[in-house]
Amino acid sequence: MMKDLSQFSLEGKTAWITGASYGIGFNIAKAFVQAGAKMIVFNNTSEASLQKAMESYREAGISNVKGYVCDVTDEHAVKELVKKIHEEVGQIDILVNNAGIIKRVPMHEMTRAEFQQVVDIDLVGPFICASAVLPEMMERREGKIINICSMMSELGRETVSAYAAAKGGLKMLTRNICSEYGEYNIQCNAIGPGYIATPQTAPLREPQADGSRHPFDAFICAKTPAGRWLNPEELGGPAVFLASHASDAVNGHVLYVDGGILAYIGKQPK
Ligand code: NAP
Ligand code: GCO
Repeated sequence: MMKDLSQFSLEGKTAWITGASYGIGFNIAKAFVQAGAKMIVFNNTSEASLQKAMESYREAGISNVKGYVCDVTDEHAVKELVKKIHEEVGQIDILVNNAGIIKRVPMHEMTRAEFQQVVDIDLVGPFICASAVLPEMMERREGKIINICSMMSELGRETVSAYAAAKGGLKMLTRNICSEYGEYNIQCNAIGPGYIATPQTAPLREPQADGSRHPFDAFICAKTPAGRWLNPEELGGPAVFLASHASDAVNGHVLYVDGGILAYIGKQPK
């Protein structure tokens, strides 16, 4: 039985988690606080969501948190935010590139603008945010960057062409940051969540107009060995691992937290 778990501790660390108003980012923030993080910083797209998020953090008993409205695609705003974090909070030890959107549109019907918006937020945003924190991490010769990838970093499906392209690119961006900055003792890894019950996937789980089960809901449960959607809380442990010194020798890795979807052909229909 391992007695000393200190390598998994985030004691004294400050984490910036983009898009941590709710969903996966919020639950990663909670796990980081439980692991001893000194401060959580997050950003999102609106004052209204920021206030709602701060209330959620208060309800969760988390007070060591600061939120800012900042669009991850706005390079100037992100650079200003990092300056503000340095002034108001201090160094950023961990960056989690979590903010993301999806548009479910058949590719031949998707406009260029729609495709661009998804790629901008899901791929260019992580580039902008990681580029903003790397200089400080390089100077300190220490840092953790965790990108939130997806099943769509490995698999395609109808209507999510932009999202799959972005998340596939994010997997390679993860590997390239590892390659370029490993010598500075910076580890860049990714988490590839399976199908998680958050607002982003709510449309795939809502009952049909006639009250019947959403077909995609049944599909995902058949594709997941445990036969269920995963909960956002289940990403906390893997995120703590990749944010802690326990993963100092792990770099460029995508840790799939998918309940086994990628390993499973799917349950045979009855
Ligand atoms: P979500 O519930 O839709 O939350 C998305 C968060 O990102 C919100 O806080 C949102 O801000 C923020 N955001 C969106 N665009 C932004 C921008 N331009 N700048 C700053 N913040 C922005 O999503 P989720 O399900 O928690 O997913 C989080 C991440 O995991 C995403 O990258 C998603 O692609 C990925 N993922 C999700 C699943 C899943 O099954 N849910 C599976 C694999 C990967 P507001 O608060 O202002 O709305
Ligand atoms: C979809 C879902 C997925 C999940 C996730 C799976 O429409 O297929 O939204 O993309 O969000 O990315 O890992």
